[in-house]
Amino acid sequence: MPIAAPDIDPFYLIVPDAAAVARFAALGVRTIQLRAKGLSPSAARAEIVAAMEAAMPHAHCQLIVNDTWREALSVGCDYIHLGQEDLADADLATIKSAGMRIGISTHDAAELAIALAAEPDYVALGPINPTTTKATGRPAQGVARLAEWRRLIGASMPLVAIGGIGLGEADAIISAGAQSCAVVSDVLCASDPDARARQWLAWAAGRRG
Ligand code: 3NM
Repeated sequence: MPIAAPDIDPFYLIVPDAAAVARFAALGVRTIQLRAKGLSPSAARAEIVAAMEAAMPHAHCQLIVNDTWREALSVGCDYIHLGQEDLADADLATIKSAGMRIGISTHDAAELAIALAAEPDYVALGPINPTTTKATGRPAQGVARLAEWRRLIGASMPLVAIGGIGLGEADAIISAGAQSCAVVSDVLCASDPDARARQWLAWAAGRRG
């Protein structure tokens, strides 16, 4: 019988490489997205394999690979995150028949409709706040928009908030209807990223069911 993969944790950390997956999985981070940019297909495959090997010893850690679904599929990764452009290009039947789970980015109602039609395992809404990590070309949504998304997607679909999120507003984000806060700079640009990740983990521990 397959072991059930962990759910999306309240603290969802996005990192640029396998070394960071190893670092934060060892600290106890349970949901880690590998968002490695600009790699050739073979280099992306190697990075995904290294990230999978780093996450594997940590039973509670779920690795999610951003965008490069072909490479993730080819090396047996079981969870991917797709933006809308990648979704348009993705072979969902192949991805799903391989047993991969999928999270999908959304920024407006039209994108949400496209995402829901793909029957994802979670939906992300961003950017909640202004962010310099990614040029989204979108205005900040604000925390209140999460409540609207929650109404639109129903009670059971996991909702991930992303974009300019700091620990100080994490409670408000969950109260508004999200299940999880996805963060980059609040941890990776902190003066002590490990200490900041530990603070997030302490918060998430209080939020887990
Ligand atoms: N996607 P930070 S915002 C990767 O709105 C990403 O879809 C976004 O980084 C979206 O926590 C974003 O540093 C950047 O703002 C998140």
